[in-house]
Amino acid sequence: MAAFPEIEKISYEGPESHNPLAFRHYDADAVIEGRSMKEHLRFSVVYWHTFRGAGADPFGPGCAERAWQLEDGSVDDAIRRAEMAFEFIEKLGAPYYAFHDRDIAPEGKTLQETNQNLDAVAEALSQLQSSTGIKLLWGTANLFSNKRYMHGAATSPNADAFAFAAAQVKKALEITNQLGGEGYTFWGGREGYQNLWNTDMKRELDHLAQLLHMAVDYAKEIGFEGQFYIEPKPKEPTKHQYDSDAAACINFLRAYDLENHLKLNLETNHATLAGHTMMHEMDTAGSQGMLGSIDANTGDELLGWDTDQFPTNVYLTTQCMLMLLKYGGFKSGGVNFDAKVRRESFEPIDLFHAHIGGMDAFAAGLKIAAAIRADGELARLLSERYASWDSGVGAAIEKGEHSLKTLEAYMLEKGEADANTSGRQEMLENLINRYVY
Ligand code: XUL
Ligand code: CO
Repeated sequence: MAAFPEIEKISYEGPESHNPLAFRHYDADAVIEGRSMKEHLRFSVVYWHTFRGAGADPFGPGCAERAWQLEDGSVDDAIRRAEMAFEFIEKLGAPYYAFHDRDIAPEGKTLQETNQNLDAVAEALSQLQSSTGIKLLWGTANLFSNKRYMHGAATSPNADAFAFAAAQVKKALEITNQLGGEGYTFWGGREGYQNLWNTDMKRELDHLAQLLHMAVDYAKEIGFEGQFYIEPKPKEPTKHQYDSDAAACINFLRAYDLENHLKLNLETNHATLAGHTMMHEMDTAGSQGMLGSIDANTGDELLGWDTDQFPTNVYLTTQCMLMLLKYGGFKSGGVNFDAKVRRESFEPIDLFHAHIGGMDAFAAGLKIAAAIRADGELARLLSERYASWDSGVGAAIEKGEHSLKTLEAYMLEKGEADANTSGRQEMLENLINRYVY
């Protein structure tokens, strides 16, 4: 059964198009900086919001009309849903998708039954991948919905919750590997705390690192060569999530010898919740060689929670693409739309509008970022700002030729530092707008 019989494959019609079911900027094969847009952006559709979400919020149940909102929770239903999911992704023209284990297959009465369900659906997904050419960007395990994880999974005070999580990660890794997944993500669902009076933070962090090491070891054992990611988020559902932001994650990975095995999967709305911009998070990760993938969405500045809206702000996507190009583009990651339509957008076609808008915003951001780079004015002004480091005392400090003593001697002789120059923030903001509109 087709879920979208009335919708044709979405095509590129160019910036002048008024067709809401066409791309105005995303021209998959157009080449920018030597790579096609498709290769730069590596768009991915998420299973959880797009095929499992129905718009529930704390005040009411889901009310979205979805042909795949099937009732009996059987494996057959899950397979029919997968077929409809692939119909959507194929018509959209996104090359990738991403899932949690529990998104794709129903949980059985026992772990064994659950794993069999996963095997059956993975078989169907594998066939759908071959017939459509759609690939798995990353897989993950849902270690937060089941009540056994009420105190966390890897960081639970209950060792059996940890053990169950480990079993789940093992299976999720196997499925991801079987489906040729290019990555595997850890988002720390309930890995955090509500209250420090009942929390042994050090022990919990040690346990989290242990689970990650077990995953790294098992990946080697089964020959999984995809990239592992950790996804920062500062709060929600816990008051304080351990993976709070890019800097905290990098510190955690380094403290536990994991920095060579995981990179970061950065999400825009999580950056906002952490009091950062996405550009900040991408620069923080990129400058440390840890930029892996992005969960592309946006929050609402008037709301303090993770609203996971589709990104439509071209200024934001320009910043993302500038950072991405600066750090050499994606290796294994992609632009993964961890985003959901609003509860009021309950019709299936809204899913197309949402994804088309996100893809176009990123494609426009890519074009603008490439224009900024090609013009070179921003880069020139930036290097001018740091010119004092290119020769003289600056260059010598960078080379490690100075100490506190020699710099004191230098300043005693010189008497005063050279005059500062303006930061030119407003001029640079105007310069960026020259490319944006
Ligand atoms: C939660 C979130 C997750 C991860 C995958 O805020 O972003 O959906 O991306 O577990
Ligand atoms: Co996410």
